[in-house]
Amino acid sequence: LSLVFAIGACSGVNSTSSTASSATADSGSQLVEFYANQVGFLPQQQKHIVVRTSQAVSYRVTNTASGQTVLEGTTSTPNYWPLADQTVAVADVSSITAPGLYRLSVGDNDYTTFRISAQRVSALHDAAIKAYYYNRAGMALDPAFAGKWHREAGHTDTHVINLNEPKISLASPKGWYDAGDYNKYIVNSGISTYTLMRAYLDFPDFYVQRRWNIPESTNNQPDLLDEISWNLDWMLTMQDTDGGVFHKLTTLNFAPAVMPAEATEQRYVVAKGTAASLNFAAVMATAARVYPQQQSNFLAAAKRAWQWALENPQVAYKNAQNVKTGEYGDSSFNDEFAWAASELFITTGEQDYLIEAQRYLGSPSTPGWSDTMGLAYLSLLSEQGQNALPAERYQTLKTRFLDYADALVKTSQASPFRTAMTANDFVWGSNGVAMNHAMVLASAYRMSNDPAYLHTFTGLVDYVLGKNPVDYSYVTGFGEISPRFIHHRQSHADGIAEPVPGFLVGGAQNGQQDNCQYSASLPATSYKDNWCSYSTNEVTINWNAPLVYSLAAMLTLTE
Ligand SMILES: [Ca+2]
Ligand SMILES: [Ca+2]
Repeated sequence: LSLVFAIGACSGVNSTSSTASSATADSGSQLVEFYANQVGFLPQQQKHIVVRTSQAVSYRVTNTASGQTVLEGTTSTPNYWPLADQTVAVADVSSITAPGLYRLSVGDNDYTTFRISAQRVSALHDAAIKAYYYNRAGMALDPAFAGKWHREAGHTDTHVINLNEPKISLASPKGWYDAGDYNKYIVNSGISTYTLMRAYLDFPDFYVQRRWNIPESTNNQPDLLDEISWNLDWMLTMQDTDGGVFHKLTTLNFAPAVMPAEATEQRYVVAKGTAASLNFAAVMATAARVYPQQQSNFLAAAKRAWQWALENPQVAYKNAQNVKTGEYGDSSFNDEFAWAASELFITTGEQDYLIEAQRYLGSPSTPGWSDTMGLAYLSLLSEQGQNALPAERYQTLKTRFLDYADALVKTSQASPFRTAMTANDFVWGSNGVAMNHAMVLASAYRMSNDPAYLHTFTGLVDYVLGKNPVDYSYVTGFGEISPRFIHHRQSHADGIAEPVPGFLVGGAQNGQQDNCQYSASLPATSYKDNWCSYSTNEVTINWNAPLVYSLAAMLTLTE
């Protein structure tokens, strides 16, 4: 945060239109800018503040409560980051571990503030998972749980028509809205649901007692499992009688920017596909381990979807001409076969599934909705995977996975912003890429205890929380400057100034696939906090899921 921003922050965020660069021009003095995590650091994590400066500068950190100086130091030598056209250095304040509000000063005039606060990180986690409650389809949001964002139910989906066989209708209720729109897409729901189940499986102690005021908070099941169930129940309805799974549940066109209850166009399920069926099989096989009481139901659904995919191994989904909503198209299925087979193997222990998993398993990569190879690795290398796999096989996969994580560490260490993001990562949903990198690194740390993975991982969380060249905390409601005008129909239509909190926006990338006017065009700076910017300012369930995972990992692994 620059000085201008820091002062503005005291009276709200209305000052975001003024920029530090104009202040530099006005003052004529050497004014530096700062980019830092705006929410809070955990006491024991690595803490880097990025300083925009052309030469190394000395800095001083004071505790704002006591006024005492707690650290004096000099930044690293500045480096140029072409993805942002900025030259920046790093102030390492990791040695400060006491909770509190601190001021980092350069010279007499320039400063930023930062917090060390586990409570703030904890609150952010709870908001990031509660965002799923706000995106529930088919449920009214009660003021007791939703506060001022309460709303009527929309999209009960009790009469959904099969687009290919219009005489057939089905009930397909519940589930989460995918994003800023109101449709429900299996492949993106699947990776989101899996990622949240991964968080539960990896951090059970963290979740067993944790509650965040949803309608199910008074039952005796962990709230995370309650939230995930809302979507699993919907996904189950998307399986056809032959075992195949419909690709999505959608209107023909995107709904106008109205509240859910007012978006009443007819909804359809569309064609069955290989990606959707395998994604579904993987999710249901995982759910069989997460929900022991429903194991037989979930496992049976998984096996039927797997069988359908074996018989229909090349059915790529394409939007029909009259369907204009998100396609989520994918014609490469080795990763889905590897993932589904891996989950079925871990759940059943049957060697046939292991043979199939090995047949399709490729190199590890950072997970995404169309590339699920990394999810197969996360499961095979988890505790349950390790128990199921031959020891030698486990070691081979672990070595490969850590090699991949090593490349992320190297990228981060060479990055002026200490961020494991390359030019290739600044695609639509770059913040989702950052959080999926973070999930890979958190898993690498759990397998190895090598702190380099932990530092790279928390550095990515810092990145989305403000240690970035656009100076935004990219999560609604958290940080001095956070998105206000997200591409999210509820938030746009509800007449409430603040957007629904806890959502991670897509973030910077310079495809500029919408008709917004951007003031910057570089990969890491092309971002606009405006409803029109669906290419940088939309929210989705698959970007929030690895944010939830990463925050749970931080709160578990860093303390
Ligand atoms: Ca509960
Ligand atoms: Ca794929």
